[in-house]
Amino acid sequence: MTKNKFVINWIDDMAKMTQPDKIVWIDGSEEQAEALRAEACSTGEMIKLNQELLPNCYLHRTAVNDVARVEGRTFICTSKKEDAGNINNWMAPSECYAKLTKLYTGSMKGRTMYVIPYSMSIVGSPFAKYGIELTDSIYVVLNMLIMTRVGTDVLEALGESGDFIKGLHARADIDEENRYICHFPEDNTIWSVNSGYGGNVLLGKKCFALRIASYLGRKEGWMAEHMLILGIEYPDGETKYVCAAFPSACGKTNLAMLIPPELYSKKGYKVWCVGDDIAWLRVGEDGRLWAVNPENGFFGVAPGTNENSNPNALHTTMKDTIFTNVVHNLENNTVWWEGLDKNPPHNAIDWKGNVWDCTKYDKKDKSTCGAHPNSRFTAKATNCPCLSKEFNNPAGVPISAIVFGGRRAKTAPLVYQSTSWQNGAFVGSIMASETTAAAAGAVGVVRRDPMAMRPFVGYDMGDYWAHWLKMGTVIPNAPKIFHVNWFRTDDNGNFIWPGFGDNMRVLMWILARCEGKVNANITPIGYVPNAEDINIEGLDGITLDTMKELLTVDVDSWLEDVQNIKEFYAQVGDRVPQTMYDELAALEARLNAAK
Ligand code: GTP
Ligand code: SPV
Ligand code: MN
Repeated sequence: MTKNKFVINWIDDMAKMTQPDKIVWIDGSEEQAEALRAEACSTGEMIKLNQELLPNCYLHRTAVNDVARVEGRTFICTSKKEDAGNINNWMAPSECYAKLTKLYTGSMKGRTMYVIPYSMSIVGSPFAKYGIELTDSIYVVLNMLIMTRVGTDVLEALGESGDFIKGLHARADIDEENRYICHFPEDNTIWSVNSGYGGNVLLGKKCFALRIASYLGRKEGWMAEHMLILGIEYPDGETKYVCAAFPSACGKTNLAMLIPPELYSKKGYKVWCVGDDIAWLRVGEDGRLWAVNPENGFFGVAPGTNENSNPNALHTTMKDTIFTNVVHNLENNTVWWEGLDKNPPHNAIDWKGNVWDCTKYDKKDKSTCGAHPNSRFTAKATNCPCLSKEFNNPAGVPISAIVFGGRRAKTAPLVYQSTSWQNGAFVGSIMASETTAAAAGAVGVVRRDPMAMRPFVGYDMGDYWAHWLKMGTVIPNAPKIFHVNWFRTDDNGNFIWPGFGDNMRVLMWILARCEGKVNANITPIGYVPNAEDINIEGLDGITLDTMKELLTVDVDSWLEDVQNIKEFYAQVGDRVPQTMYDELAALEARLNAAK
């Protein structure tokens, strides 16, 4: 398929090590994909679902020990430990290559190695970066075909160049103890072994488009961020774009596909999705920040997705979708997950492959769930009813606002605005969120997750903050930076804010601020809305007093947070920019003055 010597020599080396029976090049054709689907069904790797109700849809179950990203086994292998930083796990490249070579050697005996040439972003566009993933998993091939732009045109665009990301994935024994997700940013290389799950193995996504790309972005003067991109179209036809960074399973897909409340839709407002997980950002010739979504599909959280919460996502998954670790509904050969509807199937198989008794389901006991809390759908962007017409625009879209956010039961108000780019970068650096099922480990523990990038920065976190600060000096018309929290709870632990589509009410305040059309209160943490400036028309149970409660800045809990931030900064280490310490000291002083 190519004469590129860099590609051929590398594949030769990898094949010598992994020893597959054969090598198959993925050309991006429907015929080849169809043959692979049939093969995966014949071996039980995938289950073909009801083709009338869910055309071209399939179900896959991963190993029970392999259901989420494994941050503890994810490594950044730079030659100097300091360059990976304190927040990342580090291994010396030579040690890591040696260790993984042992695990890879002979791992593809009796199996096929698939060669997937893919592009992140539109082939041939200024944003585009190319990768080749070698894998012995058909599931990975079929997911990559949805998530990225795959095919011979990528090899043509690459030509004779060696400038591509070399990804190697082997399932090996799916052995947890020997699972490694390793990045060699200095070598443009990613090695993943002993997993078959999502972010661990679809190497174009978190491994390339965030970890490697963030490293490249710093070197080349752009940014790779864990952000959704959405457009809000005003009744006059103008569209404004917003990027938002929330940690895993904190609402990016939902916000990216939101349905405007009637209050706005009846006036002609529309919301368009450009991306739901990753944004690559560059300064445009006009001095604004421009964003593309480098992906071509969505790898979305299934539980909680329903006709009310996210009908656009649900409709996107009605065809051409691979479901992972959801319930298999044997009544009609479809799928189900917690929160889809109130009618769990009575004849069903759970995500582990066992008969599932839905009558034993107990909301408080995750082990009774039919679908894994981190079960997912892989769906084509082009099947999304609200996909932006700019999705395939190689120039991207101009960004008016950047929004950070997390899950905070207390502390963070519904929304606030930073006072400058520098202060906004600081707000990103102090982000925190309760952990979710998207990564292995405890759920619901508050941890600092700067810019929602804690697991995804391919270099030192302090250097990453310095890069953010530096970008602020080279974007003449920089977006304004905000922070939101949809997850404040009342004394009974219930979410106060309705969330989902109603989050548009907050976005409208944000855009009004960007245009200087609405005033705000200055508080120690930044600008907070006047309660009456967020439109609550048509919202059941939300009064002006509720809004006041959602917008309060509790000085004592913020001061507690400041202590925690200090510890975190110390943990990040020597490379935290002085500017961030200055911002932190200024925040603390303002909080103390407000006591
Ligand atoms: P990743 O794909 O892991 O990066 O996650 P994500 O950030 O795209 O999160 P997603 O939109 O899939 O939402 C994750 C969970 O948060 C789902 O269970 C949603 O139902 C829930 N969620 C999303 N938005 C809201 C909201 O506005 N309010 C509340 N209460 N829950 C929300
Ligand atoms: C996330 O965890 O942020 C995801 C899913 O988007 S994964 O692809 O597994 O990283
Ligand atoms: Mn994500």
